Amino acid sequence: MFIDRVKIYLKAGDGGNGMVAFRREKYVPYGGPDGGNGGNAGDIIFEVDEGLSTLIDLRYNKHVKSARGENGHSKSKHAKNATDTIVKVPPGTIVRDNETELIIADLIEHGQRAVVCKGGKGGKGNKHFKSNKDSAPKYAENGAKGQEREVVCELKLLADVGLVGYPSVGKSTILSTVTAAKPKIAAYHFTTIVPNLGVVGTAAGDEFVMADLPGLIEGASQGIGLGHQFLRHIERTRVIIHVLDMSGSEARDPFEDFTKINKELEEFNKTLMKRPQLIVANKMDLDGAKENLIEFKEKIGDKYPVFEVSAITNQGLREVMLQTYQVLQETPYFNLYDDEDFEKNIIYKFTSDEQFHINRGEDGTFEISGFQVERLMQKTNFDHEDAAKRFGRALRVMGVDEELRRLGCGDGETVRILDFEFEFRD
Ligand SMILES: Nc1nc2c(ncn2[C@@H]2O[C@H](COP(=O)(O)OP(=O)(O)OP(=O)(O)O)[C@@H](O)[C@H]2O)c(=O)[nH]1
Ligand SMILES: [Mg+2]
Repeated sequence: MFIDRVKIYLKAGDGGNGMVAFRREKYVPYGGPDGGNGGNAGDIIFEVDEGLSTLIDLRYNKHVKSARGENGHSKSKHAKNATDTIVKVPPGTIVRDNETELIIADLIEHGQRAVVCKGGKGGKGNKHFKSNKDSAPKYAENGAKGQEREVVCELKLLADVGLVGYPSVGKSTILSTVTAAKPKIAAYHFTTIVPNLGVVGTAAGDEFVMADLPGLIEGASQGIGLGHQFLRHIERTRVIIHVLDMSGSEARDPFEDFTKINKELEEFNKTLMKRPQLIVANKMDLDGAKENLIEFKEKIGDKYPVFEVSAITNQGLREVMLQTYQVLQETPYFNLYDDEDFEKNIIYKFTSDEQFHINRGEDGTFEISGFQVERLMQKTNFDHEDAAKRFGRALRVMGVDEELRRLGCGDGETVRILDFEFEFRD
């Protein structure tokens, strides 16, 4: 089955808690704070691996977690940061937040990375809070909570149509003739090593995208030639134009070429054989092509449409393109990604300008939300009175108190942040 859309749940680890510790010194009850910081948790990072061509691996790994940060140590030792968790995805993967439907990452190039779920930062140890006023702080910060989100991964289409065939059969020549693309054309094999894209326009103003793909040889599904690299590109097209050198100018038999290539496609991914295929009998201007074509047509029967073409003289290509457009109209997207939809979206970034926001809940409670306030809340260890006081001060500095008062919050009224409730005191 061709997996093109997978939903996965991500939970990044929490940061390690800061440590409360004091140096032990003779006759000194608190020999100076020396509790170290907690370590940062690992992020969940998506990375492009060009060896992959589907999202099938994610299907069997629907819950991804990253490691939490180590708790702080005494003697001011800094706790270790956790290692990141890497999720490998094929080129052309779009990662979308399931709730907001916004795009988090559009991953294209091999090795390209995106942090999709951020690990919590480690909390500060009590050493950090030492000041002139408080030479022996007895509190430390908790580690921040790791991000948690559900994402949808989709594999984007490379092109509507793919030009497929042996090396040197004229794929690049065809693309250069019917589109404005200028791929390299030469008489040696594997001239094309990465796909070239071009837009084909019909007289009626319709268009489709065509990809000129690297040549394929026998054994490609086992990795020979450009192997999988090439095949995964074909997977990302809806319609295949199978190009043959009908003149047999390189002393190969066109029908054999055709059979071998289809065998490679099938071995790589059975569903490729279900995609519509148009056969282009190219190099019809050369000697022997006409005779070969008669023989070829006898062998292949009427299973596929065959078009006589000379790419170099631009004979017969118009007919191929019109027919291709027709076939595209009847070919579904394999549930693949819809590009138009993509353009409508904004790339989502991990930023938040607003420090906090206050809402009046149904029960009249003042609900404070916002990344900064929530993070501060999570990081505060309320077992320590000093830490709680610090939390209060921070809210005041951020202007939360003032805003609460402005909204009519009086003494003794209930204020809520996340799952915690407080009494407001002026
Ligand atoms: N006589 C003749 N030569 C052609 C025709 N089409 C392409 N050629 C020649 O065939 C050679 C290979 O053409 P390309 O378009 O580079 O072939 P390709 O299929 O893209 O090859 P790879 O990129 O190596 O896979 C070039 O020398 C072209 O000029 C044609 O219709 N007639
Ligand atoms: Mg080429």
